[in-house]
Amino acid sequence: MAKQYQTLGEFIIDNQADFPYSSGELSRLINSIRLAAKVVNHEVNKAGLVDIIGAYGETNIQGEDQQKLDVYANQKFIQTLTNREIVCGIASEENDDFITISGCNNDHKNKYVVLMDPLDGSSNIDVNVSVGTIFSVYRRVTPIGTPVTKEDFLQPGNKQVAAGYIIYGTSTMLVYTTGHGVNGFTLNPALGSWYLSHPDMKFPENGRIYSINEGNYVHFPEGVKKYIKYCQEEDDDRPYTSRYIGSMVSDIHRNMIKGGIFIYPKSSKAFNGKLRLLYECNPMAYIIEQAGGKASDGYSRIMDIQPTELHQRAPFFAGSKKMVEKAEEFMRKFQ
Ligand code: P6P
Repeated sequence: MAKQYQTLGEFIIDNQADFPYSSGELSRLINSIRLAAKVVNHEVNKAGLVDIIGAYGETNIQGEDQQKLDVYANQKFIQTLTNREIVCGIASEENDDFITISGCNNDHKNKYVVLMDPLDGSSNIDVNVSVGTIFSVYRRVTPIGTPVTKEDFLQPGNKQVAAGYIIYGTSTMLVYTTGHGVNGFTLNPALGSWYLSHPDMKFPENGRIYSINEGNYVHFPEGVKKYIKYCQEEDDDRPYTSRYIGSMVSDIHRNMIKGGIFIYPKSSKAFNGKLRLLYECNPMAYIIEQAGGKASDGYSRIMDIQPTELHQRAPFFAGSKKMVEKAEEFMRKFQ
């Protein structure tokens, strides 16, 4: 049972019994993420003061300019996860291919793989708007003791054993699930401790906020256009409010607290949408479903998609259950 304001360390110990088959490795994995998050938070919060802002001069596999903080965050999470003898492989938005971690005895004995977007919303970094880290954890499916293969990473989201995000905002929060509900911890930077500020988070079943980049309206499928007009017309509880930060973690975090829907659909500019299935859509979907919300590609459950590529994209409709169901109704009706 979550006790408000207990520390993350106490919470992990109190809930270790939830993982009868884990010899504490999953807890140690969450602990390593909380350490890296503190280090990255320190850098993100002072980014304006030191020369770490601005493009790193290279582009990642997405063809996006790599911001220095992206690279820094990526290095910190990889370093922390590697040093803790828990993880046998890591896939990251910032790395073209996955990373094999053989362990200190080079015996590949670790059993978890982590997929992550080390600093999502990077286009907001230079303008001091919230950004986030997203992570997703699976048990490996290939034999322990052998190097990981792509198969260990190309698992459907419904096989995740943990997922979470860190939001570097007006306060820094770690929100995660291990399949037993969603809990949010707020960092006290003065003490370097995380406190359980949002126990047992629940996604409101309905809401009045819709989050979508309406600048792409002309490129959207007909069903999305019709749903946007539905949100805007005068009727019972409408028009809704439009809120779009351009940083998915922030948009979804706000919607989880207030109620709402976030949509990044496919369009004539992005045939599979923009968001990456493995380390953006699936971890956020796991958290959203564990909190009672819904996450789909506009037609079916996002976590049931069988991935074929590490960096593949997917259309994403996520948030308050009744709002996602209404949007799916428009997608089916106006194919
Ligand atoms: P657009 C940030 O780069 C990101 O991946 C998500 O965090 C965000 O929701 C989306 O892209 C914003 O994309 O095309 O609306 O600027």
